[in-house]
Amino acid sequence: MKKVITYGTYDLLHYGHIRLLERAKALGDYLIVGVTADGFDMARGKLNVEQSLIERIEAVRATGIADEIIVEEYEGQKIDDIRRFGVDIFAIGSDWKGKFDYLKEFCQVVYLDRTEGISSTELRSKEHSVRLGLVGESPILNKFARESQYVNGLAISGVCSENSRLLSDALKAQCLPMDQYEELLNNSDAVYIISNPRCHYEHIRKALERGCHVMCESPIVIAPEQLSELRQLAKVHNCLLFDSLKTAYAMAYSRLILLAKSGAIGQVMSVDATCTSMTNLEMSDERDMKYLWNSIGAWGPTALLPIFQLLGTNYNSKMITTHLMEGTSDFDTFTKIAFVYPHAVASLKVGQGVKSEGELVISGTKGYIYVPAPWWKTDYFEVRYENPADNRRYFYQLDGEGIRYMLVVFKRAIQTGTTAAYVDEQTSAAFVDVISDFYNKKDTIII
Ligand code: C2G
Repeated sequence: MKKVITYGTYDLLHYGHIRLLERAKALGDYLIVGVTADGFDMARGKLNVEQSLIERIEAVRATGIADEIIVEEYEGQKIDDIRRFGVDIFAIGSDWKGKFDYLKEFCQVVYLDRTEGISSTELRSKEHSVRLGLVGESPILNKFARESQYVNGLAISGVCSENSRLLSDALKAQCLPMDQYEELLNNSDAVYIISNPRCHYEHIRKALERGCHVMCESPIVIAPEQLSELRQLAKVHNCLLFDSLKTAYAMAYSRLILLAKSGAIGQVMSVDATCTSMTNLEMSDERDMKYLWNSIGAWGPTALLPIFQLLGTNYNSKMITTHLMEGTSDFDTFTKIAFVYPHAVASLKVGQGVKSEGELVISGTKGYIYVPAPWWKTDYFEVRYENPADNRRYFYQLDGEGIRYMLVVFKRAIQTGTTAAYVDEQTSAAFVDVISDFYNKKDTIII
């Protein structure tokens, strides 16, 4: 009996896939189809797969062409499978021509012509395309434009900025001045906002009133009343209002939070997070100064994220200690916040005028989690115990600093109508409370 094997994702199964399976089957007597697992697809950069593994397996099964279906979970598995199943022929579409020649050592390799004019990518983009407008004054807009190219069915509709000097040439070419914001909104289904936090309220309100979904750089606003009003407005207009916080979407970060919550280090006693960056202050041109975020605005939500996600938002007390830039009333070059919870403590240090080790340490009654600098865009962490033999190291892939994954989640939430933000509303509100206290100098000592 001649055994043939082929692999694929088979997202939104179409006749291109079916023709491939039929021709692969015709090469022998028995066809094994390897369907890629979600984690494996993520690792090979396929972020946009819409169907779950089970749905994709079911679709392949329903064709009746496969004699056996297996799951492809790891790099190099093809060699294992070919040996394990005694495969004679490996078949794959011609878009992979040459890529699997290394398998010739184990069996015959056949590249079958790919069917022109159809692909999962096209099907996904055609069905629902989301037009995303970019708003604000930051080079981070360039990163969003770049990262959006990895998200199927998400297209940049334009950019509105008061300071286009910070933008790439491509974005400059399509940049509108702020007084034409409404024109951008008319051409967009959603906006990403990174204007100065003091302008967020107006920018968000206008977008929501026109039915545009919003992803706004955290903190969404700097006054709690404004946040409640905007949340209400989002409900009325059936729009999403997401905190943009890339760390929340990084796989290593979300896995370490789950590990800590599941008791891997016992009861969490202390969360200590530090985020500093000198570049913003050093590199800024005089003219860009007014667009600079202060340290608490730029870093506060990121440093607060693990604290609130692990210990909750009901702390007993907090103390903010801050150092302000000369001649300013709220531009902090360094801020430290200490929280007291009923059974734990937490602290954060943020700064753009002070350098420190940007690490995250979560201390528990049995061990601790150590995330080296820069922890907010990490692909690696360690769980450490008294006995070093028990220590564990964890690695996860991180592409595009997490922005890409966040855009995928945002786009999906728009399409499916669910609010699947990784930063929930309570956490988002707690960020605003802390930052508003900073501006009002509540629980605050200035040094
Ligand atoms: N295919 C085709 N014609 C199309 C689209 C896809 O012949 N219009 C073929 C592909 O060449 C592949 C199979 O259908 O052989 C499955 O395609 P995908 O679901 O896109 O999976 P792919 O990413 O190619 O996965 O490690 C190799 C992968 O497992 C192959």
